[in-house]
Amino acid sequence: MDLEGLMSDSPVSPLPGGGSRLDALTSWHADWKGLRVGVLGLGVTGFSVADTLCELGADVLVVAPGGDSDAARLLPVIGARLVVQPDLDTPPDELVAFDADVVVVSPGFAPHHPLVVWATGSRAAVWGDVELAWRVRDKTAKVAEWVLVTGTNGKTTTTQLTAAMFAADERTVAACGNIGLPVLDAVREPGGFDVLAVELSSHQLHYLPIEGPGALHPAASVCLNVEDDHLEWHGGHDAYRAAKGRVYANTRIACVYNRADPTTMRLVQEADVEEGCRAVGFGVDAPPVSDFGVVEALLVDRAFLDDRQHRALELTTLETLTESGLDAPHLVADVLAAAALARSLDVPPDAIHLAVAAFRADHHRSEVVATSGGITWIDDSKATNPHAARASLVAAGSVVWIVGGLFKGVDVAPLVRDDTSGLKAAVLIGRDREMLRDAFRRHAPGIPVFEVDEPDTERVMTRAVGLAAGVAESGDTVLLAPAAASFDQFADYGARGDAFARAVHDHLGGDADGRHPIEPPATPGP
Ligand code: UMA
Repeated sequence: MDLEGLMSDSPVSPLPGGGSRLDALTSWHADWKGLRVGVLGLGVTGFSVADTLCELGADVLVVAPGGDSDAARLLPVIGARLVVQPDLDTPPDELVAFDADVVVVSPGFAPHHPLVVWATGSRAAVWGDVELAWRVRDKTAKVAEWVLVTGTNGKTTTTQLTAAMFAADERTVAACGNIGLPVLDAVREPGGFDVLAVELSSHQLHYLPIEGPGALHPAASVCLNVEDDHLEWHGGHDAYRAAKGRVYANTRIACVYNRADPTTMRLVQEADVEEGCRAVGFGVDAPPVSDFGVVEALLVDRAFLDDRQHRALELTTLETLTESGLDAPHLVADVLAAAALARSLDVPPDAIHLAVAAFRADHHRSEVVATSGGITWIDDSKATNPHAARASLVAAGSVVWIVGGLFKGVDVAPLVRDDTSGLKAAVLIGRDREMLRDAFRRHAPGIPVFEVDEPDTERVMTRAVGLAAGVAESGDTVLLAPAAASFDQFADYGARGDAFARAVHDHLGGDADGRHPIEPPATPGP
């Protein structure tokens, strides 16, 4: 299969003159001593990279915009140097003089960041942390199989479900990557794991090579869906899509794709995979041969069994999913995708059923935080792009919508134009309000729109909840589904959701005459 298009976008600079040394660095037990490595960023990724490389005997120089953190204080202890330059618009002199063999880039750094542009033009090879983790994955005697999960939405839930299915089969498993635990931390865990369920963001995929010694060869991989997101970071739709496609490169057993999203199928067709690898679809309808799907309220596998022409394996039931809060169609799809990954490595159906039955979705994913006076308050702070927000909006009925933040170059207008028929009012928060205001003016001029223009980020949600409470009536839902990233006003989507829940409870609890006591959620959020 042809990967020409993706390869021409390759962000990875050709190996420098000393390439053969880097080519040989495909094992924890290789000779890493004295290798000069620049590390861009000192979040959880940068620290895991520096810590790993120091342990391997490399010479490590970390570059970060600040030095007041526990990680920064630990660097001299582990033997790495730190260069702090608040404005990273130009490479610090120390980094230039360091003459790195390799520069490892934290996923937050966009390809057009001046330091990444500089590194790509230097003699250094440019790696991401996931490539480094793959190269050193044999640290422990037990070397894990890797299964990869990406997609615009549903990555974290699917990664958690996949890990739960392997765990239910009594395999040791770590859910890692974009989910929060750096892959290098999982790889270095003493004892090792049978399986790593690796969530990969488009950022991490962008920095992954698809061939050569640093390329991953996962057992199975899935791209759940592709909708516009992170366009500023990637520089456009095509680059974002190409990054997502990298998840399938060199897959050995199964490339799992979404029957309802033709882009994911095309990405599989375009990928260069290992001989014998199968394309396995999933969807919430009846599955054709070689796919996963739903038949008469049963989730079934028609891929990993003999006689799949005539039979299907029952995995679990829709009723079980309802009890676990996983019955919304996009969550049923996530369960099927996770099951396909697990079945590709022979997890038996009863383990899949047990995992689903015990599963509970995370906070901030369509989580009902209170019901009061017939009004339901839902925190879907995890809806960080329009595609994710659309699912909540459509499910919510008559809704007062709290929306806004950083749109990352994605156009929110189609969402306002097409999916706001149940909308009663909107409360705009965040930095990119002008784009939202304009979208409502053009596509939903009859909807009352309120704005929170509040410089004190502590008070943003208090004001938003107050405004929403002013218009919501019995039977309505007040929905926080921002369709945007949170970093303009909050540390992350979790902090944004927590602030919302606090503001809701303060608002309802503060009602002096007790007319609006907080009732426990009627049903768990999906
Ligand atoms: N930095 C800069 N300039 C930049 C970018 C970063 O100076 O342009 C510095 C900042 O000081 C920052 C540090 O680099 O603190 C680290 O950068 P980072 O943003 O890569 O953060 P990490 O702490 O290493 O976390 C990253 C992922 N973050 C991003 O991709 C933005 C985490 O995903 C991931 O859990 C972690 O690695 C472990 O793999 C978070 C995320 O928001 C959850 N991901 C995005 C998403 O899901 O939409 C892609």
